[in-house]
Amino acid sequence: MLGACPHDCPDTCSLQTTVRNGIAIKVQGNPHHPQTNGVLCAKVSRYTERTYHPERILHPLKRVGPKGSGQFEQVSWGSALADIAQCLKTIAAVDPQAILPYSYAGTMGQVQSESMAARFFNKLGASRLERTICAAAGGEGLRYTLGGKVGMRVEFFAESRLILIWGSNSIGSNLHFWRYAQEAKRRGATLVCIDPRRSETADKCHQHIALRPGTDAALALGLMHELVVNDWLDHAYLRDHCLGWDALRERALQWPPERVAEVCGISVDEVRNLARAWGECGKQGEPAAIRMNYGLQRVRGGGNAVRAIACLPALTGAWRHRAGGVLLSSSGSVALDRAAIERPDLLPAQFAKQAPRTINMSTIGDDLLRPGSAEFGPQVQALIVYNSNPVAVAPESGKVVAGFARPDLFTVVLEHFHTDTADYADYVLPATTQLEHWDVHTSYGHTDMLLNRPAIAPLGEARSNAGIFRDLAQAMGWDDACFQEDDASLCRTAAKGAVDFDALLQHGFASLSLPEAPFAEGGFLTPSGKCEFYSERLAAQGLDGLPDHIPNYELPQAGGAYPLAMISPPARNFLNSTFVNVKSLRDIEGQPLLEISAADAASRGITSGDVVRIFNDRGEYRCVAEVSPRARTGVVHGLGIWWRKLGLDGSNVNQLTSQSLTDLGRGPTFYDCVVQVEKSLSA
Ligand SMILES: Nc1nc2c(c(=O)[nH]1)N[C@H]1C(S)=C(S)[C@@H](COP(=O)(O)OP(=O)(O)OC[C@H]3O[C@@H](n4cnc5c(=O)[nH]c(N)nc54)[C@H](O)[C@@H]3O)O[C@H]1N2
Ligand SMILES: Nc1nc2c(c(=O)[nH]1)N[C@H]1C(S)=C(S)[C@@H](COP(=O)(O)OP(=O)(O)OC[C@H]3O[C@@H](n4cnc5c(=O)[nH]c(N)nc54)[C@H](O)[C@@H]3O)O[C@H]1N2
Ligand code: SF4
Ligand SMILES: [Mo]
Repeated sequence: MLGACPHDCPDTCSLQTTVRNGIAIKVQGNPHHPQTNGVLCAKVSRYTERTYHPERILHPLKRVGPKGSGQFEQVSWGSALADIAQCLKTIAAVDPQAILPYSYAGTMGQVQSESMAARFFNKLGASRLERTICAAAGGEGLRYTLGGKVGMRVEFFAESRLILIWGSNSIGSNLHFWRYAQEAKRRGATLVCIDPRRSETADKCHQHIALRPGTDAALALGLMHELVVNDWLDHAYLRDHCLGWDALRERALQWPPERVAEVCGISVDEVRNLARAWGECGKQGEPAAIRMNYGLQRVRGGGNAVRAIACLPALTGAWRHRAGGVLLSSSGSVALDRAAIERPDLLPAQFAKQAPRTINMSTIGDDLLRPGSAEFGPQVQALIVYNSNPVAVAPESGKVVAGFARPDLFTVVLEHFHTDTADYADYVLPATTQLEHWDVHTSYGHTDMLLNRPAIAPLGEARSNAGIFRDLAQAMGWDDACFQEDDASLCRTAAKGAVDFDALLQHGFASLSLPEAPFAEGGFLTPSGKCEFYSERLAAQGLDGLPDHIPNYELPQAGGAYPLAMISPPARNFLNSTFVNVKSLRDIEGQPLLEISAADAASRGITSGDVVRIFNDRGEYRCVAEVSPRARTGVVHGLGIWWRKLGLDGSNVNQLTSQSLTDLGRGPTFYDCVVQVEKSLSA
């Protein structure tokens, strides 16, 4: 049976599941889907281990112990749905905005994410969730510069001559792009990795530029400086297809390589040589490309950093080639009919003039602890969580945990497993996995759409997310026709106008029809139709119209209380906090790790294998130190995102991260964090 990988990964692989006697025995990559090429990552190759995991939640559960204790009793669907509906009705009768959905990308499927769920919360008039936790800053950076989440087609990276892999550990998080980069390398391309961490990807590139976290905009401006002073510019492209070049040129001239080297903690030659490589490609008419990823935008200036980097291809006219330009996300390549999927017209009449209030998922810690007020609106009294594990993944977990532990908060969690978040639920509802339900997928790393057909029947009493919200709507007594639509039909609704559904049924995937080189002749999706170096839209908000380097909120001070910067990038064998409970994958990762440089370890008397205490004003967290050449001195890496209860001391790295938000998009700043590390006396 053909399906689609549901995970929050740019690759959106086409899956081929082998079923015998109703049991899925193997999940493999579809060899007929060019992007997947018959290969899956190690994580999803173990999909049957996850699906048939002995700890799968297979029945509705009601809490019997204190919040957080994970003590539940099995109840019937009928009683769970009736009780939940009653609680929601009671709260909604006073103010439905006291109810908050909390969801992210546990599945990226259009149907099992925000289709029936969105209809349900629209009809209710619940608070809206600002889904910022991953990509908000970068997404806004792209929107203000290129006009949307669009860019190069991933397959053409194979033809690039120079590839900058910027803020991305592609081998770990974007394996199928890495295949194209490898092909380019075999054809003679140069690969440069720009990342504070010497990642597995950095190991395999020709060059690694290990800049300080949060200094990417400075590097991009420094490259522009060199392009200007050496006249490695495509003047015709700048004239015809760009807005604000004179202003950006002036800004770039403030960033000579010496200043950049100082800010980024790299050498002047690294700046000069990289600029030369980029500039010479332009002059010689050879394609140069950037694969950015979201790693570089989880800092205060993340939006500006993405803006600055997204400007670079235009300076040299790299967009003229199909193998030139930049790709951060391709999710804006298709415009789905969101109104048909989510039905905002269902909102109660009281919201005719003003939509329900919005709560930012990245500040859930503070917001669950906030009392009602005129400014904030009602206190959050009910929380319905699906496709997310906020207790583990949201910043400043001390506060998130305190919020979830509120005895007066009514919490429902739709899950596969007893995650850290499910432990705090009043009701846990068993959700189907990708092998058990229908869905349709777009991708943020390629430009195909995929269909996921159920390969097996739902296990136990599990129901799909869409099914659960359909049932809840019925329990609420709503009889609108849209709450009858089944999952297969929702797939059609979601795909309508984007691709031919019959092709999806037949092949499992269908390509969007798009130009090979999106901006070869300009045609950017911005209001001006140009690559907007200068953004009127930003200036109108009182913000800088040009990209600039905005230093991190938290800068390590040598000799100060917190002399180390900490980033917490993904571990290769987990996907955010998903798979941490799959034993074969957890065994590969071993224990929660802190990578620390030899110098920083030596000055603290730390050796590999020691348990260390990492702390700052927000909390402390213990894990195992690995003295590693992957860490530059002054920066430590707390690899993510472990389940708190599977860590050494019942917490994880987000105990230390902050709820400060990015310059654009109100995103989280996970990698803008200072800490101190010491050898721990207790484990
Ligand atoms: N195996 C695996 N794959 C994943 C994920 C996972 O958890 N595990 N997560 C998925 C998700 S949710 C997403 S959003 C995507 C993309 O998720 P990303 O987080 O972008 O994923 P990576 O590419 O692994 O990591 C980003 C890289 O950015 C680096 N970095 C950190 N700070 C900076 C900085 O200031 N500047 C620069 N230049 N680099 C920095 C980190 O060291 C890391 O190597 O990947 C997805 N794929
Ligand atoms: N310190 C630090 N924190 C981070 C990051 C980081 O790099 N460092 N990365 C951030 C990023 S980029 C992201 S995207 C977020 C990710 O945060 P989340 O989107 O919360 O991702 P996961 O931790 O993978 O949790 C997804 C949950 O959804 C469940 N799930 C999967 N499919 C279904 C389904 O069909 N139905 C239901 N009901 N549940 C399902 C899974 O079992 C899993 O528990 O974390 C962020 N947190
Ligand atoms: S997680 Fe990514 S690489 Fe792995 S199977 Fe899914 S889409 Fe493919
Ligand atoms: Mo993400």
